[in-house]
Parts: sequence; C-alpha cells; structure tokens
Amino acid sequence: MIDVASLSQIEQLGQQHVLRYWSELSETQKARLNEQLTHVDWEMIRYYLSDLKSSERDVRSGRGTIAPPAHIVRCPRTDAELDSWDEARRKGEQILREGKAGVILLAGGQGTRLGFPHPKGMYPIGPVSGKSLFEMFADQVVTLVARFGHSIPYLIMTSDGTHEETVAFFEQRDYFGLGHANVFFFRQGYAPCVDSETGKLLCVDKGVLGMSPDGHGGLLAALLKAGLFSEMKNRGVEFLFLHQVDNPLVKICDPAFLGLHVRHGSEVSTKVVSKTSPDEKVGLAVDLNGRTAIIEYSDLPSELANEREADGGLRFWAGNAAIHIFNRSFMETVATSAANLPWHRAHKRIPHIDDEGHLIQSEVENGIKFERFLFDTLPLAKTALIVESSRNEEFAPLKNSSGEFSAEYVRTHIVQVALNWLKAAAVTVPEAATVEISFRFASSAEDLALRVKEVEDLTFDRPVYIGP
Ligand code: UD2
Repeated sequence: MIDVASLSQIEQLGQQHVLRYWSELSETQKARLNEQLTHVDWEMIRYYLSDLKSSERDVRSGRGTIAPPAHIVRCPRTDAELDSWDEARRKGEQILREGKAGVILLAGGQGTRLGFPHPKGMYPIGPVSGKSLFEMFADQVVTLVARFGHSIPYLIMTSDGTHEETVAFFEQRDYFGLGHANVFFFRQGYAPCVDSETGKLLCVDKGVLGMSPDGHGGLLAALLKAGLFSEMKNRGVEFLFLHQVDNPLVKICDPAFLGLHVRHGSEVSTKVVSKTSPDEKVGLAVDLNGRTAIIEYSDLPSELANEREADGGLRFWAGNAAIHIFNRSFMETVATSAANLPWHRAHKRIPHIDDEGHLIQSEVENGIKFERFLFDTLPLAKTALIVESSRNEEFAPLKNSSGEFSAEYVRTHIVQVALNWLKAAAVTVPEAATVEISFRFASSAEDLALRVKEVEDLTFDRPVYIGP
C-alpha cells in the first residue's frame, strides 16, 4: 500500500513516475519506497518546482543588502586586548572544569575532492606520526579531559557513506582513550535529488529514489532524532563546540573562544580567518539584511569579493573557518522549530534510470542535490558573535588531492605551527626541520614552554615527533 500522504503529494506535484514500477516491486521494495517517500520534504520539492530557474539566495539576485560584519572580535594585539582574552580564557577553562562543554564533529561528508577511498577522518595526515585526523582530534579531547578533570562528550555525525568504517576505526583503536561512553555516533538524514530541468524526482532503480546526504545542516534533525539534545542536557552540557573533520589545526574547545562566547551572551559564535585572496573558496561572515550570517563564496558577487579598504586589505576578509560554538538550548530550539534551515541547491551529475528503467550515468550536471548548511542558524540567533582566529595557527583544512588544501599543504602547516611553538619556547630549531608535536604533549606554545626542558636537547637533523 502506498503511503497515503505521500500519494497525494505525488499527485499534486506531478511525481507519478516514481510509482511507475509499483506493481513489479516486492513487498520489501514497496516498504523501502514508502520509507523513502515519507522522508521527502515535499515543501522543498514544491518550492523548487515553483522556483525552477531563479536564484536561491537574496544576495545573488541582488535583493539582499550585504556588508562586512558590524562587529568582529579581532585577534588580540594590545595589552588591554591580551588581558581581555586572558580573562575570557579563564572563563572558558571554568566552563570546561564544570563539564558544561561538549564537542560535535561533522564527519558525514563524502570527501570526493580528496579522492581518498575512506572517510576523511581516517586520512593519515600526521607529518611525522602518520596519525589520522580522527586520532589528532581525539588527542586534543583526551588532553582537555585530563587537564580540566571532567569528561567531554564527543558527538560524531556520520552519513551512510562514512558510518560503518568510522565506527569500526574508533572501535579497533579503543576510541583512542576517549572512553566508549563519551563517544556518540549518529547519522545525518537524506534529501531526494531532482532533475534540474523538470524538477522530477530522480530514481536510481525501479522504485528507488535517488537520495544524497542533507548537508551538515542536517545535524539539527539528526541530533534530535538520536535523542542527543536530552542526553547533553542530562549531562549538564550547555555549550557545543563544533568542528569539521578536515582541519587538524582546530583548537577544540578553545577556552578563550568559549569565554568570549559566554561573555558576549551569544547563542552561536563562529571563528573566521583572513582570506588569502578575493576568490578563495571559503564562506564569508557578513551582515546580510542586517543579520549576522555566513554565505558561501559562490553567493558573494565578485565585485564585492574584490572590494578593498583604504589600507589595501579585503573589505570582505572574514573567511568562515567552520569552527562554531552553539548554546545547546539554541540549537535545540532551532531543531524543533518550524523555522527550518533553507535548502541550498548543488548542480551535480546524478546517475538515474530512464523511462525504460536503464541506469544512465549522466555526462552533464543533470540533477540537483539539496543540502542544508549549519551556518544558516546564525541569522536565527538573537546574538551571534564573530571571532577572528590566526589562520596560521588554526586553519589548514584537508580538501583536495593536490595544490591548496592538499595533504602536503596541511602537513606543511602542522610542521610550521610546531616550529613556531619551539621558537617561542626559545628552542633552537632549523627552519627546514620536520617536527610534529602531539597534543598529548603540548596543546599550545605556552604548554610547550612549560616542558621545554624535555625538548631543548633534541636534534632536528631528521623528522622528529614530540609526544608520548
Ligand atoms: C566548508 C564551508 C566553507 C568553508 C570551508 C572551510 C560549507 C557549505 N562550506 O566548505 O564555507 O568554511 O568549509 O573549510 O560548509 N559534512 C557533513 N555532511 C554533509 C556535508 C558535509 O557532515 O552532508 C561535513 C564534512 O564532513 C566536513 C564539513 O561538513 O566536515 C564541511 O563539508 P565540505 O567539505 O563539503 O565543506 P566545504 O569544504 O565545501
């Protein structure tokens, strides 16, 4: 029996073709198609059909007014700013001691640009250790737990494409010492794909809709479905630190960032880094129609991307480092409210069956995938804070198989951070040395300086890994 609610939507939206093979399907196949149909966001399909050719965002069609963020907390330079950050750091450290912080890792992406045949977090990025991204993140969390004396739950969002391998990777390594009870794997949801010309739902087999992960904005519904908002509330977690799987330089639960977030009374805070060029492919923190927002680089008109201030710097310099802190209560409110996040469209080559049921591997971008972006929560917040981070210290994401944001690029940046810390601790180290410092040994330049006795006699004529 076809799900009645879905059937009326199918008829209203001219999607009868998805039922073409219904009579040929087994009971199992019918049940699967019904399951898929009940998860289709028919409002999204309706909107898409009514809006087939127009742009999806205000700013691109010129309806929106866009400006740099009115307020950004810049990296500290003066003594007064340094004192202010130190005070924020102490406040953040208190939050960690009180067990009010949790961590969310976005790990559902397919990582297609990298060409790595496993979940990206498994990539052996450590320049000397060969540690995976997952292990480097775990090293940070284990160190934070030891330092602040309270467990920190680690919530890892996967997708069907990454789930099994990711869970097995952690289980085989005993969760890197995080403690099984503190790690929560949960899967994000899916959205159907449509033909970009007709808006027809694409099928990948007789009675099987073509679906794709619903974007990292699917986090909210996935947390809700997994019961993790109430789990976090029961644990006393008030703040959720969120990071992407691709950036090993991220300072997980950075106490200063936590402190600034709380001091500002923000519902969501985001770190930005200086763009290296007007067309760098990172999202932008902006004021969009007077609200703090992040827009994708593709949504920023090039004339705005190229605007410069009197000092020659980019007017729109604040690149989205994809490092956020959310109040758990705010995230839950958005997850349960009707004000859902907007759908973004991505033109893709999507395999699909033709009228005769033959699978077509399209040579052109024939279809649309729909994704929600987590950063679309910013305009929904009463207060959203933008905080600058030092690009050299905290941003080197692994994206591509070569060139910028490649493994070589990332490893070079990991080594450079270690060299900077050693130099700050007055350790003599050659510029060309290859060094990696484990977060379990030191998680900042200040940490390293406290243990300089243990490293000052090291020789750097070969790659050196400083850590347990
Ligand atoms: C993201 C940002 C971009 C910039 C850049 C910085 C978006 C749309 N763009 O670009 O503005 O900040 O990062 O590095 O966010 N993911 C899921 N499920 C999904 C899709 C993605 O979990 O369905 C995760 C993915 O595993 C990764 C993160 O979200 O951790 C970013 O995904 P991406 O690689 O697609 O983002 P990218 O590089 O296009």
